[in-house]
Amino acid sequence: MNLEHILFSIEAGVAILSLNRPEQLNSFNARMHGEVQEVLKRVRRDAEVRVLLLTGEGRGFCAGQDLADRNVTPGAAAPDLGESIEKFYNPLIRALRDLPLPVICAVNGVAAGAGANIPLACDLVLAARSASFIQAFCKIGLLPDSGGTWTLPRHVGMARAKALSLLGGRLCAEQAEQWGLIYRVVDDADLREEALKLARHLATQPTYGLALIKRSLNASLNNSLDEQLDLERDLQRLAGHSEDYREGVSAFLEKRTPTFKGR
Ligand code: T3D
Repeated sequence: MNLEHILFSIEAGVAILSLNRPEQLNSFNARMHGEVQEVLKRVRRDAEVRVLLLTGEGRGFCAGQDLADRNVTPGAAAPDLGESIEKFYNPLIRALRDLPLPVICAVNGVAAGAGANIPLACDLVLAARSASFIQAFCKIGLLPDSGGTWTLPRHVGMARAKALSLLGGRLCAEQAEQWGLIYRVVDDADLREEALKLARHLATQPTYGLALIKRSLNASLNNSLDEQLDLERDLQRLAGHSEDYREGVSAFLEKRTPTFKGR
């Protein structure tokens, strides 16, 4: 597929997907959704890819849906936003969350609407100090989507989730870090390098084991302790059959650095 609205590269196990409609603050149109979906399918298929880094070009990370793509002139039929969510946003969130490898999101600037919730479907979120998160939906008569009504109360508690969603205020990156919405704030100039450093490290680690960690922690948000203990048992059984487990234990016993293959 010819990529018009995103940049994509793979180097040493690190796939980098950068949203690239900077004049529109990387807001999503159908074409960009299609490209992102294609690339995520490729990342999932390619055993060489061991970590995904998601970011944006220009001064914004993503302003959610491209509102210029919506015909709201008087008399025009109402767009079926449910269809848009079903076709585009829900598959994107599921794809990121279910990807069996770590997904890093480097939020390089303002993240609004769906753009504020996409990072919350990723595993490690770094944000530039100047970045901000805006649940902009309430300002145009919509509700948070892209999993926002699920992730927000779990990350920051119901009181803050409601304030963010009902008021649509701008949450600065430092506050987002303090509230536990994201992992870490870094200086703007260091964002890309810090995210790459993290990605390069993760690309050398036991990818299959990391995927099981991701799966178990994601599941824990809905499970009882009993269910989670059972899941840990089942996933640890799978982990114990991996080549990387063998390598990790051997390297420890032989007092050398392990070489993980990701399987
Ligand atoms: O429709 C469906 O499929 C349902 C699903 C919906 C998911 C959603 O994401 S709904 C929410 C959509 N997003 C928004 O409501 C956010 C709209 N944008 C903003 O509120 C502001 O742009 C920001 C707070 C993000 C940034 O403000 P600021 O002052 O830094 O920048 P700006 O001047 O507003 O924007 C810069 C340019 O980007 C500007 O274009 P121009 O005037 O320079 O030609 C602006 O129109 C454009 N832009 C920003 N956001 C969008 C956008 N263009 C289209 N769609 C956008 N969402």
